[in-house]
Amino acid sequence: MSDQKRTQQHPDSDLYPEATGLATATVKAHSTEHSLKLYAGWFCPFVQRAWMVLEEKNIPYQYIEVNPYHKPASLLSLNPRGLVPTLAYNNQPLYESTVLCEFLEDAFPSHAPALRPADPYTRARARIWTDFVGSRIIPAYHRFLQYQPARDGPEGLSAARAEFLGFLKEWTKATDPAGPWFLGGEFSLVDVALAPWAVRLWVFDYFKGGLGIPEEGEGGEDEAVWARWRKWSKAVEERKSVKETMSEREHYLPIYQRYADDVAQSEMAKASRAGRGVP
Ligand SMILES: N[C@@H](CCC(=O)N[C@@H](CS)C(=O)NCC(=O)O)C(=O)O
Repeated sequence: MSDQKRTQQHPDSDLYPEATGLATATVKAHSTEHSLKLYAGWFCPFVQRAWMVLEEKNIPYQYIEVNPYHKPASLLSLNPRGLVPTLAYNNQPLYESTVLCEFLEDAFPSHAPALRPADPYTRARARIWTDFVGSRIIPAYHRFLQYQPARDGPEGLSAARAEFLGFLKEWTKATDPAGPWFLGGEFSLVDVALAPWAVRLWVFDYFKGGLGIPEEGEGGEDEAVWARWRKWSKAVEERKSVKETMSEREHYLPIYQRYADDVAQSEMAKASRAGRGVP
């Protein structure tokens, strides 16, 4: 590799540099030095999971904005994968968003609310559906978003959409029927696992000709499951920790445009292109 090539910028590194919208105040409130550090990217749905848990539980922390496509040494020294979210807990590194969420539950037991049910069976079941988000829903989200009708054939777009909606339905069918949350009245880590993608479903209307979830009353035999989905996703959109970790849509747009055109070079985009799962 030539020196010139080596110093070339990552093609996805041209990001808006900081959080905007309601997330601005959240970042500002956590800008001072603290022994618990969240290395984050304002735009990242995986970050949003850990960030929501910190906010939900009112855990003191320091928010550190990093560009994971222009990885600073501070990030790489903590996480050899160079991905956000990465946590430093008294200088000890941790990463992987679902692991971070569980860790925050374990490390701050006196911080309410508890985001895991006490009953072992229900807790294990919540983990099954958290895993389902990572192993099925997110990969299908990317296959649909990165699908190129002109390159891969127009009919495949409907198949990618149907696959994605099929997984959303399967997850929704496993929820408590009364809701609004996955487990019923209590918000939990399984809601956290999916919430960031639920509030990023607009990308399909914007870039892919429509998400395809039927309007109220038009769901046919799936009416009940989509009604339940709407109830959950409305509750998610209104959740304080979700709103206060979101930035302005205009700054997500160029990032998602690169996924929609299938030119993004993030580990997630490459994994999806290669038929692999979440990196
Ligand atoms: N499995 C990881 C995925 C994290 C991830 O992919 N983060 C993205 C930002 S949304 C990242 O850091 N990308 C940097 C890269 O692709 O090089 C998790 O759950 O934390």
